[in-house]
Amino acid sequence: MGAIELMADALQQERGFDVEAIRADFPGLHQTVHGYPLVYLDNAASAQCPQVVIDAVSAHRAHDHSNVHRGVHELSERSTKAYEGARDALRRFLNAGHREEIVYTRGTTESLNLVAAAFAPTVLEPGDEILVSGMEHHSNIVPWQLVSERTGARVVAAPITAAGELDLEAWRRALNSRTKIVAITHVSNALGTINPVAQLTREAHAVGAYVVVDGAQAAPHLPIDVQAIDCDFYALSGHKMFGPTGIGALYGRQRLLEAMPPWQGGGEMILTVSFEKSTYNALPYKFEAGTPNITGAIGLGAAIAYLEGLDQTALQRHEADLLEYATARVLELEHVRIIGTARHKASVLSFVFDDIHAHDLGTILDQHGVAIRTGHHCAMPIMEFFGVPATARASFAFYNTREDIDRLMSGLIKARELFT
Ligand code: 7TS
Repeated sequence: MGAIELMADALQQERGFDVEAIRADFPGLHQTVHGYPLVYLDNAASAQCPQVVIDAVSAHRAHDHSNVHRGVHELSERSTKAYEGARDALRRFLNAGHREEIVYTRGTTESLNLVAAAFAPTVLEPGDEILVSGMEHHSNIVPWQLVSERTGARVVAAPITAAGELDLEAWRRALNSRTKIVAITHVSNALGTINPVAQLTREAHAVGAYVVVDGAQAAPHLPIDVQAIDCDFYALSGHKMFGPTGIGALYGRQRLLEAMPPWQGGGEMILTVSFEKSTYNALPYKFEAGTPNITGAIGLGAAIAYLEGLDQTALQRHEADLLEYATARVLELEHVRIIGTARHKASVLSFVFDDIHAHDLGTILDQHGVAIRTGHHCAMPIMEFFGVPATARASFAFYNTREDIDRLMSGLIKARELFT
């Protein structure tokens, strides 16, 4: 290690953020792909798990596997305790007021579908409007279209600017007394834009609209406080925040969850069943029909405990540095355009080359051990707005380094050579 690297290393450690120590916690990062050490820059699609998550999942599978809330026996008690403990971790992570407000789901998509299917029909009348932004993931568009067909309400999409920010004036014009639901992403997966969700919530509440926030991309990068945002619902996915796949959560304001009818019927969500009538379980179980993803929840609890152990300020500084460095380096290349240049961005870098298709870039990078995502990122309206079929997207987590970005650059330079 040279003197400068040593100094940088000491500085990092002094700031309480030792990226090498953090990387050591993630076994998935330490492998070769096509003969190269892996550089993993597809974190917005799914992030790697630290060893503590893998251990929590495997210990549960090995020793405590059994169903929850049902048995009087020891294993079921252990399972239930760990599963409910993870709910407490989620409550803390989101700063929700009550653990009853945390409903386990398969992830953000299921959380948003739950709100659209169970809550939305109770407030929507024909002619009402659901306001979304032009930068939503399909998961925060299609469920609203489905409920529109059922209710006669209309989905209205407010435009974004050339920088990929919400056009606040147009947004405010679109918000009116017919707006019953506002569904907005906290952080855009395709652009990285961070939306001012607390302010948007205040303005939506002022016209009497309910607010649903898609937090899939915020949870891995930002501190979240649903009470400070004051939103009515907040959705997230475990696998984007260093936990397992197939588990996520919906925060819902207690009063609204109480008033909502159940979504799916089955075991766990009932108190009594007869052929004449069933009565429903208390929150949050009313929305958790069937045997849940118990190991997934426990893994997610471990991921949250891991995140809580990190210095959040140092982590955010590190990610901001990665984004700034990557942006400057990618702009060194010719014929490149960055898609998404908002003032407030999470560490997501989408770009296109005039003369190389994003898929070709992704394939060449993969051949050099660099994993990025290419395509429309399940955000086709954004692609249409920017007039591109697809982008290449490098998305950084706190375990990435400037060296990872240098490897990305080497791959991009090779791609340029190949295509000119
Ligand atoms: N909302 C946003 C903003 C997302 O980025 C994603 C997933 C979802 C919702 C859906 O999450 P899921 O866990 O239910 O699938 N985004 C991406 C992505 O950017 N690349 O792959 C999945």
